[in-house]
Amino acid sequence: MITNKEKPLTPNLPAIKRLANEISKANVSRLVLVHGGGSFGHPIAEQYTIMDGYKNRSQIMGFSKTRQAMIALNKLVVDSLIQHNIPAVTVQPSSCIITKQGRIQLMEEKPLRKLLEMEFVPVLHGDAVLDSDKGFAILSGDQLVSSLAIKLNAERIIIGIDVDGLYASDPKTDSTAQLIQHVTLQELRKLHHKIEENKVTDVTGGMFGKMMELMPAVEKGIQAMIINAAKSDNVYKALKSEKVSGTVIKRGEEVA
Ligand code: IP8
Repeated sequence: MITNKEKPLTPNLPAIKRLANEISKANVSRLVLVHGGGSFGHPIAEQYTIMDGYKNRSQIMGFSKTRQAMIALNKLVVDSLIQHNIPAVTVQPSSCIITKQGRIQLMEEKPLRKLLEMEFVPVLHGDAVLDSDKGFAILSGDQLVSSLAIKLNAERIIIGIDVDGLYASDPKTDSTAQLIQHVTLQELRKLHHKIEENKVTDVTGGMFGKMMELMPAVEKGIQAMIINAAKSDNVYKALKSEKVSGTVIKRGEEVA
């Protein structure tokens, strides 16, 4: 979304600018922003198989390069936010988080809490991080969002992607794909079961993995909403709690 996925190290500057403008216009308090790696982090991480953990010396340069690519993308994002009068401050995940087998094991949260207290807008991102078992790992923005939402007692999570939400099949390859507007944790678990049991691939275009990451936060009662951030004003409307088409994930039990 904020990068051109087809071309390595290519930002989508108009999208970054538009989103900064929407976030600025919405003017919400206690906001934490997280962005992914797009064509900055992912191609380098893949080239050096950073997600598999440390296997050989040649990956060391790859880890450095992945980190540096994320810093470059993050700089473009934060520069744009500042230009739109948002007091954005980078919090680099790899400097305050260690994972264990790819899952957050340790996080120094104090600077982040203090930034929020002082009404800054912390900006984090998916990152290459140190891992206590594997040497290093890739920490996705999605895992980070879920974990931060729980730690910081977030009211809600808004995930902006380049499709409208969770579909029963991949909307990029199936024009009849139907958008799922509401989904409960129980329904997600069933879907998970189906995927695991039948060893079927993720027909939702990778969206299911995103949903799985959000589950722990939703379990805690935090509502998560997935919207199409490629469509103008969707992020603004979601931040203002106005109606936007997308997928809402709710805990669900309280409805019964
Ligand atoms: O795009 C991964 O973050 P994601 C970041 O949220 C890197 O999965 C470094 C590939």
